[in-house]
Amino acid sequence: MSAAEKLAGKFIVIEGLEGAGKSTAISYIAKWLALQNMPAEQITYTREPGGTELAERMRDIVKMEVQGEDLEDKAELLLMYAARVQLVEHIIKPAQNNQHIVVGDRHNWSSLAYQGGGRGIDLQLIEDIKQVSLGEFNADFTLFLDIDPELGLSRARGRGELDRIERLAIDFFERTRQVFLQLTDAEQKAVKIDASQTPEIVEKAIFKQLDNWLASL
Ligand code: Z5A
Repeated sequence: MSAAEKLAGKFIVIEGLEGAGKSTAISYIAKWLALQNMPAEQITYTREPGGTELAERMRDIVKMEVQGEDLEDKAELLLMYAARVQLVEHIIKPAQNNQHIVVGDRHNWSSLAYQGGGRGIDLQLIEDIKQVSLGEFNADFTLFLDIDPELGLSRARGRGELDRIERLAIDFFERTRQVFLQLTDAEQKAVKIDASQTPEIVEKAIFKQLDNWLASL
């Protein structure tokens, strides 16, 4: 079986704190997929929250600030899952059924890390919501780009103004990072990449991990 045939229908996810370099990593994955002779028209890219018309509107709500009305933590969590259900049902599953490989900028772990670790919502409650909304749907491979929150936020700041979540205190992101680390440790189909290194080293590390994963398929 060719590499492209093995990759067809798979769902790869990049996770990490802001400024970890997820968008940059996705360009490396695109390069790696081209090396595997994966046709560009057989690759679907997604981002969360978002990716469908309704999910993008939910993303806008999550990012906006309304004077005099805070977005409740549980409302934020439910919006993340509402957007995810739209994306999975309308984009990801149909793409997989059409033999596409799907490359996701964030997925379920972001809710466990940000709303669980960061906001402090019970992780079991989040797992229950995940089960109700997505059942056994999961990523086939997760690359967690690990970065010190101070460094990640300083990179994000370099791009312009910070949004509602990015303005939170550093210990919020420390707690978020800890959940990402625990999830990566506990999951066989996930790897951690040191995202504080130079882009060239990060690219090499991503290629190596993808090669190993492909060899395991
Ligand atoms: N969120 C949530 O709370 N719960 C959920 O379930 C989900 C999401 C799904 C989405 O924001 C927000 O929603 C996010 C989590 C929350 N919260 N915040 N805050 P977003 O999509 O707008 O942003 P993001 O996902 O955090 O991505 P980002 O900020 O765009 O970061 P990035 O994609 O990881 O980084 P980048 O754009 O590739 O790189 C950032 C800069 O660093 C850029 O200038 C690069 O050129 C530079 N860079 C990249 N790599 C390197 C290296 N290796 N060295 C030096 N500089 C580098």
